[in-house]
Formats: sequence, C-alpha cells, structure tokens
Amino acid sequence: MVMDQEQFEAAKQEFDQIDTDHDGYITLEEAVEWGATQGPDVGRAISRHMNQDRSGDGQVSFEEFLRYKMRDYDW
Ligand SMILES: [Ca+2]
Repeated sequence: MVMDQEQFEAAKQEFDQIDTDHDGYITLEEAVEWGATQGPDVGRAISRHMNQDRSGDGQVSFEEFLRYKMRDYDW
C-alpha cells in the first residue's frame, strides 16, 4: 500500500508527538501518556496495538507505526 508524502508527514508528526523522548521508538509508557491526553478510547486502542507489536520488543518503531497507519487502524 502506498502512502503519499502528505500522509507520511502527518504520520511522522504524530509519531514525534507520541515519542516524547525522541529515541525513535514508542514505549508503552509513552503511548499511555499520550493516550491520556487523547481520551480513554485512544489509550485502549494504543494498548491493543502494543500487544500486537510485531517485533515483540515492547516498543513501536516508526516503521511499525506506519504499518498501523497504512492499515488505517483507528488510533
Ligand atoms: Ca521513545
């Protein structure tokens, strides 16, 4: 699936907002913290995504985040 430049930039911006220490990975802590500002539904959605983390390292890389976005998951 192809993502256009605008969608990519939007996803990058969103990722940077969630990745508060900017190490390039979203941890569960960062996801929960971000979710807390977005409402309980978002927090639950993020927890679900963390459970589906493909690499199983408990963190979401930008690449994994993009995959979620491309599949149009409801964050
Ligand atoms: Ca981080």
